[in-house]
Amino acid sequence: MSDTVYTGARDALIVVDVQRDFCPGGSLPVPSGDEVVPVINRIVPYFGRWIYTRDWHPADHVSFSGCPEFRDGSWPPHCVQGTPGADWCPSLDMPMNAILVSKGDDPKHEAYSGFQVGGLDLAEFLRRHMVERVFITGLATEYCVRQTALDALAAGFTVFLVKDAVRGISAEGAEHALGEMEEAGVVRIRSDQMVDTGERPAPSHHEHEDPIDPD
Ligand code: VGL
Ligand code: ZN
Repeated sequence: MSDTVYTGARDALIVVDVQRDFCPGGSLPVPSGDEVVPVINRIVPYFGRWIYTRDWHPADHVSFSGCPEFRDGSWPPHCVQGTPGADWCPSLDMPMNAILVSKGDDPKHEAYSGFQVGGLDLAEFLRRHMVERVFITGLATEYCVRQTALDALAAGFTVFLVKDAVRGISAEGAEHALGEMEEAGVVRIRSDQMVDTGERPAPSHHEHEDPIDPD
């Protein structure tokens, strides 16, 4: 499809798990995972709202295995809290007012999506900030990207998957997940179809409140 998609005030960019362990050289590398970085960096300025999720596991997370099978429930240790592998990928741009969501921090539970985090209702947060459409980017297509897209859809958002800004662990797994997402109603686009209108959300009450009373 080659239609132009105009971004503006009611849109949010979601950047999923662009962390060192998911890039070449990391403990759970996604082939060419680092290639999403320049694409994400190019479209970051098209938005006024940004959510960055990160995998943030304790060292004894339930998904970790000593002899990993590289499937759901059996991963090598990755993105352990406070370790270099959990860091954002080098040169990933991040606006200073981006929202950061850590997930998978409960040792006993897997969490592939930022919409599955206890103590945070991400969908309600986005609605309160007048977000209607989300644009999904990041790693990995068939796990955290897929779950984030399906959860966003279930929460009532219009969901775009920016195809050149995601990478999968396996080619077949990624292709299957893309089909599944499209069938559910996710719209697949490329970053070069995106055009910024320059329209931005009005500052919310909090944002233009004076933090300090000069009197
Ligand atoms: C992910 C496997 C395990 C992901 C996270 O970010 O897609 N995959 N943990
Ligand atoms: Zn994980």
